[in-house]
Amino acid sequence: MKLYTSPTTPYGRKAHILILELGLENQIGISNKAPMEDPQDLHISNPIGKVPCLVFEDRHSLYDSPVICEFIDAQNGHKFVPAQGDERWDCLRRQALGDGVLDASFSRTMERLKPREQCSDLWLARWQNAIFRGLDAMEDDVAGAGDRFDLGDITTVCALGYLDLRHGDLEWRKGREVLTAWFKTVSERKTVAATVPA
Ligand SMILES: N[C@@H](CCC(=O)N[C@@H](CS)C(=O)NCC(=O)O)C(=O)O
Repeated sequence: MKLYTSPTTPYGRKAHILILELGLENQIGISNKAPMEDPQDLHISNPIGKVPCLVFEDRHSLYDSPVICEFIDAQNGHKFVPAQGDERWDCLRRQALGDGVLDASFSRTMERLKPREQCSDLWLARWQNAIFRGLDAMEDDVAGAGDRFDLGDITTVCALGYLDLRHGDLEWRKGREVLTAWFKTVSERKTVAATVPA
């Protein structure tokens, strides 16, 4: 099995962290792709043309990151997504929250690549507001997290890492002491440190 990903994608990082956490690096190889260059093998495996994409020996594939992560986890004992109960839905909700912050952040990245006069101030403001509301919800979520580290937490750490990479101007740590401390602790985890986007 191969994971099509890229060194900077936060969505691919979710799956990469999970692979390392589960010790599957010898079973699932990492294959870097540049989605914006439209590689044909990526398009064959994921018609939407995005990374991450999980490709099997027989060439069938799975996408996108929530599906890939849930598949890998389900094949390996449901350690990062509880199989049932309230904990499962809370974990998936926190994953959706992190993915939502990522979607708004990624859109902001792309919009800001345009010449300034073509950027939409309306959308930039909407995405920024969504990011800030999402961060406030994360601040509440991690308050009672203890040493839990599930797929929701993996997604949170990837979202915060992406803000550090691309949106330092938003200063996400300001007024969010609990989230800041949580991120500092979680960043020391081997699998998180090994996948910092560069
Ligand atoms: N919802 C998808 C989002 C994946 C995504 O947007 N990946 C970006 C890289 S960070 C990409 O491949 N973009 C290429 C494009 O938009 O054409 C997931 O969770 O996997």
